[in-house]
Amino acid sequence: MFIFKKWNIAALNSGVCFGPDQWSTDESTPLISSINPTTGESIARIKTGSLSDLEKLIQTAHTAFQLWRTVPAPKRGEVVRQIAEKVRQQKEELAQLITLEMGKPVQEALGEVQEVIDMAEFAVGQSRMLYGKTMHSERPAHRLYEQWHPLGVVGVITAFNFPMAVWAWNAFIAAICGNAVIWKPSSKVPLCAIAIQQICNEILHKNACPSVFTLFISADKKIAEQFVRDERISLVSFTGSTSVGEKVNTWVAERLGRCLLELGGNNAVIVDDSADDHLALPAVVFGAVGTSGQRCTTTRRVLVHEKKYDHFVSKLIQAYQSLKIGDPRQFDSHLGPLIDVSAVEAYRQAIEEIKKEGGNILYGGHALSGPGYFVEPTLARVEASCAIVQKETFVPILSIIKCQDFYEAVSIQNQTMYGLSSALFTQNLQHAEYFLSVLGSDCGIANINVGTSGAEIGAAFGGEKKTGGGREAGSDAWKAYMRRQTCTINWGQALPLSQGVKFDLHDHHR
Ligand code: UN1
Repeated sequence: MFIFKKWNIAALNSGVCFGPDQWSTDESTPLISSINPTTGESIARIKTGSLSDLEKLIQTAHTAFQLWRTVPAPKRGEVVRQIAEKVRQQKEELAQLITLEMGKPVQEALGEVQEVIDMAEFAVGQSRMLYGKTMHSERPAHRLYEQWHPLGVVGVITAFNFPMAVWAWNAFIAAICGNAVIWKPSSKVPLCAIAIQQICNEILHKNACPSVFTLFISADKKIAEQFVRDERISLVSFTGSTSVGEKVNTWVAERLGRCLLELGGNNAVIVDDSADDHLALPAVVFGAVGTSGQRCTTTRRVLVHEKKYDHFVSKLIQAYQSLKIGDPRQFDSHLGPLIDVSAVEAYRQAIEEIKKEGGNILYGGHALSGPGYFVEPTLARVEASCAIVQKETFVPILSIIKCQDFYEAVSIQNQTMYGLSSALFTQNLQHAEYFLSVLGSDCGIANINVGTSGAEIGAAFGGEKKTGGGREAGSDAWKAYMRRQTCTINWGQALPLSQGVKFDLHDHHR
């Protein structure tokens, strides 16, 4: 209840925000409930956005962009810096809200809020480093260079599992680049989005900024499609399933827009015969059960060298026995609930399929009786060829696969339609380098003696194949939010053409 008072959510139940103190008053749209997955109870009701809200929002964001693009980038960074400061002050409350509404253990929720802060601070620095290159022209007295301009309005569609951080990856970078951002969060976590929007509103207001950050909550698929198809949304950044991502990609491509996709993963850890268990074991367990298996970076497969297999699997079982499933608000809980009842159903079905395909459940395998959406973290011994191993089920089931040698493990690790994250535990330098070479992992993230999840924001985040190819967060990911302009300036007295082409007009035409 403290949190509701803190954020004034009870009084402010609109899910559409056009900017500071401008929440939609449209009464025509349905209400959605925010459900606490730990208890299954509704904790708030939120008014969703209508088509006319969306139209007004796009116009508002577009107007905001017209002004915001003229604000110097370091000044835009200063606004993001103030947002970071506010988020830092309210880190604990925001983490509690994530835990309440999304169900991840509070330790992880604190990590997520830290990721928002890190991302903001990164963006502040980046606001002074939107570098373009200068080239040497082949023509005398000519200057050739590239510069970067903002795109316009960026649509950021985020999933329930990181209800604040993934928005931050996109929104802060988009904003320092000079874009206006419309956020469409998962309708399963509306309160988290409203809380963040409140902070943005306060800082935008204080700095007399236009509506750079706006919010649109809706559970209506048709309205979401309109949003994605709208030509005024220059870039659609979408995080979610591969099947929805494929549609987003098609709709955006039809209008020659840009999109940035962070889709599914089927991440593996390879445990080589030389692996150090003290490193491999906690990394595999955290990777598999962290966020109850609901990260796109979750470890879904562990590929164990046959020489190590029996020993490592028995250690894994022991570690799973010591895990505490429980109220995510308690600091010692390792696993909170799944997001909703359909996730529990997906878990049940996956367990059935594993059994049908001849796999063995070595630990877990049951959904817990209510209240809340809790399931046992599960270890399943399966063959690499099983169909269920290829499927990304967003639950804490770890498939254990025995491999004859390191090279077979690498080949199995790449045999999936996804390409997000991968990890190898080894003390063998040749294996480590092979894994990172062109013959090794085909994923966007490839780690040695580090697990598949928990990436830092400083590097680019994203993956290949059906993961969608997008890159967000650090490194040069900012380039996706800008358009490149090549400029040639002739400061001489003549007009030489490139490639030595001659085109002389007769004198009397001059
Ligand atoms: C996601 O699951 O969508 O690397 C993002 C990680 C986190 C981000 C995960 N920093 O696990």
